[in-house]
Amino acid sequence: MKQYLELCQYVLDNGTQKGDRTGTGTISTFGYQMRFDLQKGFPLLTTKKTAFRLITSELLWFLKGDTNVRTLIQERNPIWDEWAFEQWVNSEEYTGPDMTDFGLRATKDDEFAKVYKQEMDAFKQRVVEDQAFANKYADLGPVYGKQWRSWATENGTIDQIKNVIDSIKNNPNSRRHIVTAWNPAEVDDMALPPCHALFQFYVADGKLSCQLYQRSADIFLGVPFNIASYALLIHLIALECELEVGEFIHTLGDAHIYSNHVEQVKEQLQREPKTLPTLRVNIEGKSIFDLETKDISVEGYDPHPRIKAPIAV
Ligand code: THF
Repeated sequence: MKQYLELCQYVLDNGTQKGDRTGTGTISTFGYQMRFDLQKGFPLLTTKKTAFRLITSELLWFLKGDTNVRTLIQERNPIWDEWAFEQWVNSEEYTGPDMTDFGLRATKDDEFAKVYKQEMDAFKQRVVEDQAFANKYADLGPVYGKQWRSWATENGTIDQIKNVIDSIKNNPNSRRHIVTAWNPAEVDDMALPPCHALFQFYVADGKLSCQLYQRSADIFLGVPFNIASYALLIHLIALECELEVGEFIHTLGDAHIYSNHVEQVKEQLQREPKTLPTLRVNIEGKSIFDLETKDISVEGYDPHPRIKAPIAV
């Protein structure tokens, strides 16, 4: 994963200091592209341990058309917790301790971090136990799953994933194999507008490739997840279409390193990449929409140890 380390070095060398929505501060550049040949191994970062189980569970959640974080909480996947929690603490019904800017404050104030954790744990428990509460506060609105599987129109919905699979199968040479999560009519109703906004498939020599346009890229925490997630998506769609895997091309818009991730990025740059793992999918008798997390794994993954960093909310 030399490509990823080169991105990190490029942004450190060429980035400009830039403020952002979360108030954390970033080093940022605009416009960058990486290419991953999926024939050379599965691109799961080896320079820090990356939780593949969470990536799988998130992608299957998208593919099932789900937008409720309850499902992820039940699978012990915490990566969307903050965005659901934010909807709860900003609501009329919430009467607990003040949670303004909880993400940022939790990184700076240990006392507050404890209170925040208690409130978050209570929220998650209630989401699991109370379906009506979950529907009200843990649904992120018309985010990825909704746009991918049931984009709303005046007369019904569009299943972009089923359509793109059909078009890859029936008209592989098409230049219209596109899925977009960026729905201008619904962006304002989403807990977070899509970061990975639009992707296109391409078939040549019996291989399936995909290019993603990602408008905003959190290089230390998000990008390793995004690369593995789209690599997995290409493998799944290729299985469904009986094609080999080709390349993943990752095009970034605002590519940034948060100011509180810079040390972690530098530590990673000291590390030597290792051999990439291999993907295993047990799809026997199933469609990609029925897969469960346990059906998907990586073999031969031997990364450097995990490096922790706070997520910007
Ligand atoms: N917001 C921000 N600021 N960055 C993002 O990458 C991001 N996403 C999704 C939505 N909003 C975002 C959520 N994706 C982690 C990883 C990916 C996420 C959210 C959080 C994370 O914290 N990973 C840690 C811990 C994993 C674990 O618990 O083991 C890690 O070390 O990898 C980008 O789509």
